Order: sequence, then structure tokens, then C-alpha cells
Amino acid sequence: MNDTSAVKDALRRQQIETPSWAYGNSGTRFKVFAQQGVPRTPQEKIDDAAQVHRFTGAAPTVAVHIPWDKVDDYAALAAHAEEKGVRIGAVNTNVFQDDDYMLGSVTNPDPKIRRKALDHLLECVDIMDAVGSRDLKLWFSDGTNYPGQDDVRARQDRMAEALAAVYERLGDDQRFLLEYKLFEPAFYMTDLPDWGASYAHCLKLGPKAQVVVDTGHHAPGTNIEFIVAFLLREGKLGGFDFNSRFYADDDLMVGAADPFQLFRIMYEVVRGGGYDAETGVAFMLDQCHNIEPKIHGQIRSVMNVQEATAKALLLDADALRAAQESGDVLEANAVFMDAYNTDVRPLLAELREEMGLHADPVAAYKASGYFERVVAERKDGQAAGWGA
Ligand code: PSV
Ligand code: MN
Ligand code: MN
Repeated sequence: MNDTSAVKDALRRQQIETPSWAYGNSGTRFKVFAQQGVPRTPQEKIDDAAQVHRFTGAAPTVAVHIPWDKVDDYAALAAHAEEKGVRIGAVNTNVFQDDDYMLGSVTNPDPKIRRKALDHLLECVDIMDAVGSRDLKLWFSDGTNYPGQDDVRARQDRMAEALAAVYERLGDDQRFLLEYKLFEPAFYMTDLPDWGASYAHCLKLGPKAQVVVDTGHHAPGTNIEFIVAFLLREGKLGGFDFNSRFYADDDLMVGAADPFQLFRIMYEVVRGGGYDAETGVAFMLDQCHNIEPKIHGQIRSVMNVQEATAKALLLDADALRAAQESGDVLEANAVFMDAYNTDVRPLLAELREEMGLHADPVAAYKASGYFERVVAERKDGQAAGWGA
């Protein structure tokens, strides 16, 4: 796309979902650092997410995580979000923080524990109904630490059984997004370690089962953009959990470790039709801000995704195809790199002003006084969930 106004139109409709847990205190297993002004309730996490949308105009939904965001009245939580100018997005399940799940949740050898895990997943679909959510995000920590610990194949059967039961429960306008992760917390074998395993389970179940690519869940050097291209071609890419990694599942800000990789991913999204209206590809952030301010970090992350997207949209697809078809390796690579090396910040600043926003969301947020206000108002903010 070379036409700047078409690129702007495409960017105008980009929606990036922020996670409620990004606003809570987080850390590693060594230490959770308590920051100032951190939300004390699910409602306050939504209030913070609304600030990210207020200044970027691109983050209209916030994902919740159950039970971290447990409330008595989910319809009221959805109404609270609407009041603040955002909506509740994906409902994230949690079958990894209970003593019962030491040997697994839906793949646990004990049928009583499998039932408990499945009940939680089904309860999360009830919550989706209450808040009007389309997506159920499933991440399982299930796996084993030692060879021989459990039967790998039986665990796949149990996984398939649970996924089928959840699939069955989904409404017509709902779907589940199945996450995979190479390792951690299981260190020998993970029950859904890679996109192939997630894809195979989803393929069997049907169109309401889609794969979600968490950019931090691969072995170093994995060509994530290939996975994206492949899943899009098969109609099985449900969305992204964006974050950056240097080593393992670091959950650092998207675009911080490798902005070029983010661009390559966004290029494949655009190329594969994943950016078209109504495509269903969800752009979500799955991050935590252990040492940096959280709302500011989320705004930065949204901007990083926007910049990679703008570059991907600006790429001269005709010139690229011509070079590819004539076998001109260096010209094809030059066209690709030209797009990546374009400074899109002025274009995005212009677009924001056209949308009635400040050209610089970070400066506008800092000038708003919101942070100082919540620091004064909120004491003893909540931990995000894990590592607490
Ligand atoms: C754990 O690895 C994880 O980071 C997964 O990516 C989930 O999406 C997230 O936690 C929230 O449950
Ligand atoms: Mn994730
Ligand atoms: Mn993760």
C-alpha cells in the first residue's frame, strides 16, 4: 500500500487489547516490586486501561483474567468499562495457580482434578456471556518434569476431551484461542508445546477453535513470521499475545527486544489478509511491567505495534512481487528493508491529530496528571497474579 491516506485509514481502525494484569504489580519469582498508584480492584485496572485508550485511541478493549479479576457481578464490570470508554475483551482462564494442579489441570491423571479444571473453563464461558466477550483464551501450564512421569499420549487424550467440552459450550459468536508454550513451568514436556500441537487440536474441533501466537513462547531463533503466514493461510490464526523476549517468556514490552521481528510478523499479517476488516485476528498485549511504570509502558507498547503495522502497510507490495518474480533477491530484500527503515512516527503523529488526539500520547498522558492522582488516591495496589 503506497497511498498514505489508505495506510492512515487502515491504521485508524487498528485495535490493540491491553491485559488487566499489566496494570498490577508484577515481578519474577525472586521479587514482586510494589509500585505506586497501582490498581486495588478489577475496576481500577479497567480505569487504567481506559487511559491507554484515551491517549492512543487504539486500545478500546481490556482482557480480564479469572480469578484475578473476580467480581460478584460481571455485567456490572462490563458496564463500568463502558462508562470509562472501553469494553471487556478476551476472558483469560487460570488453571495453573491451585495446589490441585501440581500434576496438571485438564491433563491431570486424577479425573476429579480434570473436572475441577474443566468447570473453571466453562465458568469462564459464563463470564463471557455476562460481559459480551467473543474470545476465551486458554493457556495451560500442563506438562511433566521427568521422563516417564506420566503417559504423554494419555495426556493428549485428556487435553482433547477437555477442549471438546469447552468447544461444545461456546456460543455462536464465541471462540477459543488456544495458546502454546515451549516450556515453563513444566521443564521436560509441555502438553501444548508448539503451534503444531495447538493447530492439530483446533483443526479437529472446527472454526471456533483458533491458535493464538504468544511471541514470547518459542525457542530462540524460531521464525515466528512463518508460523503466522502458515496459520493465516489455513484460517487458524486467532490472534497474538504480543510481548518481547530476550531469553525465555520475558513478557517485556512488545517491540523492545526486536522491532524488526515485529515488523516481519506484521508484514505477514498484512500479506495474509489478517489485517483486513472482520478478519478476526486479535492483537493483544500479554506483558508485565516489573520495573517501569505500567500505564506509560502500555502506551509505549501500543505505539510500538502501531509503528510496526504502519511500516508493514507502507511496504510497496507491487515492487516486492516484481522483484520476487524476477528472482531479484537483493531488490526484493531492499524493498522489504525500505519499508522497515521508514520513519513512520510523523505519519502516526499526523493521524492522531486527525483523530482529535495529541500527536504524542506519552507526553499527553504525562501532562494529564492521572498518574499523580492515582498515586495520591491508591495505597497498597494489587499484585498482577503470578509471582506474587
Ligand atoms: C504464562 O506463560 C502466560 O504468560 C501465558 O502467556 C498466558 O497468556 C499469560 O501467562 C496469562 O495467563
Ligand atoms: Mn500469553
Ligand atoms: Mn507467557
